[in-house]
Amino acid sequence: MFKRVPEPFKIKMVEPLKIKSREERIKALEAAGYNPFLLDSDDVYIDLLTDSGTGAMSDYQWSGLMLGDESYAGSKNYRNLKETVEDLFGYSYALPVHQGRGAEKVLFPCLIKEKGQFVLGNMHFDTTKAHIELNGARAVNLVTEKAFDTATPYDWKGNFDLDKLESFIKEHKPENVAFILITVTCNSAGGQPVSMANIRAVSEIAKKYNIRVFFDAARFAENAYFIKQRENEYKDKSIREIVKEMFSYADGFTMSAKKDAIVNIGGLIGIKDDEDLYNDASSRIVPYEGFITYGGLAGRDMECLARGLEEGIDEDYLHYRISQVAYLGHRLIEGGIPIQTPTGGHAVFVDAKKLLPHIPYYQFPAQVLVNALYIESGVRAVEIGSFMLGRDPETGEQLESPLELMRLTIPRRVYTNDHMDVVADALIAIKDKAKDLKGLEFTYEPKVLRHFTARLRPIE
Ligand code: PLI
Repeated sequence: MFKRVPEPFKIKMVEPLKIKSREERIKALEAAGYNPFLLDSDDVYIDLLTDSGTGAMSDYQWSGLMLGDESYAGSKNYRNLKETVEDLFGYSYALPVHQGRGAEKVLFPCLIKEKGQFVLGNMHFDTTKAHIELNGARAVNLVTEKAFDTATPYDWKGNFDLDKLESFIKEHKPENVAFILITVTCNSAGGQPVSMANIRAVSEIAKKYNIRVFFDAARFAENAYFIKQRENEYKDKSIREIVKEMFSYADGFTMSAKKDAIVNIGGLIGIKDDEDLYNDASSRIVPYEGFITYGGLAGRDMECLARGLEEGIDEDYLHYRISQVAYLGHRLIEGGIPIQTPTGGHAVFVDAKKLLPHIPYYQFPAQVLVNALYIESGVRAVEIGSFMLGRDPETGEQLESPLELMRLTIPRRVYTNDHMDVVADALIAIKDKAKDLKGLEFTYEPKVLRHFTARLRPIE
């Protein structure tokens, strides 16, 4: 019997939802070119497209909005944010940015010194990969092979394969590695955590070869929660202590604050103690994002962010949060739907390769499943597979993703467990019709980050 964890909050304000009819959904999807990114939100019942910027702020965060100090430079809210970063992560420098990719745009050119260098990661997120490539570097994924075996549970599917990491550095020479980026949790592998032991080992390898280490820290708190749950020596530590230790192994971080910091917009660059790097990043932030004490955010946004960072590490909240994701996973497994196991921090990833074995990767099985789920129930999910991966930049050939996943991404503090039941019931209903679903082909294919705006049609 799965034990559900009740919400550690009560609801003060609601946003009504409308359910469109099946016929209306079929029409809306056709008009959106079979790409749910192009649907109007009014056409969606339960929106599991992303957990990014879709969370519900608390009354404490909303009240922070009223305390916005909108001074161009040196606002009170910036100082609160900087103090929170010092306190939580132990880092001397904090630069606000408008969102995660703003942090990547500013920081990566400070770290990539020559074209052709490598940025080694467990598994880079798509905008992260794009910013690495825009700077002429190459993004390399070195996540454990265990991540690709969705049916076999493993506690640390976000871990680096340490042998692969060290061999890569030796083979390609340390001076050709711009930096190492640890994504916590590892979004693309299924919101899977990286253990403290792995983080420590990556940092030791990096030190040995004089390479800098950074975190992509969008879901740092969820990762810390998994460390507490699964790594025995941390079971009696607080999330705050775990976060402090995690970040002690790195030189800095980029962060989309739209995830674990539970704000609707915002991001951060954190730098431990490297003043030169801070100066370099500061001089880039001014033309791209805004002055160093606001970086594209209003004072009120920074106040909500500082408060959200604290709320995001609350253990009762994290316990409920991770349990909600696990509950949806449990319902799906019970219903015979193949998913990445165990469930991760922010989403359940359905293995579309297993559910739709008759659809080849170049006809995008996970996108087919996303569309089927929308028509069945009005639930919007997102594809993480070959459709998102794109083509080989040199040959133009469609790349085959090792995983074809449909991500059911759970916004923070937004939906109830009854909503999770709606999602599970819809997918279970699709299972029996899966063999009749048809692959997709492009009618319009943009060159960069195509999955956001591409248009498709079912292959007859
Ligand atoms: O969407 P941004 O620009 O605030 O953040 C970019 C970004 C960077 N790293 C990681 C691990 C992400 O997950 C990420 C954004 N993720 C989105 C939008 C998502 O739906 O997962």
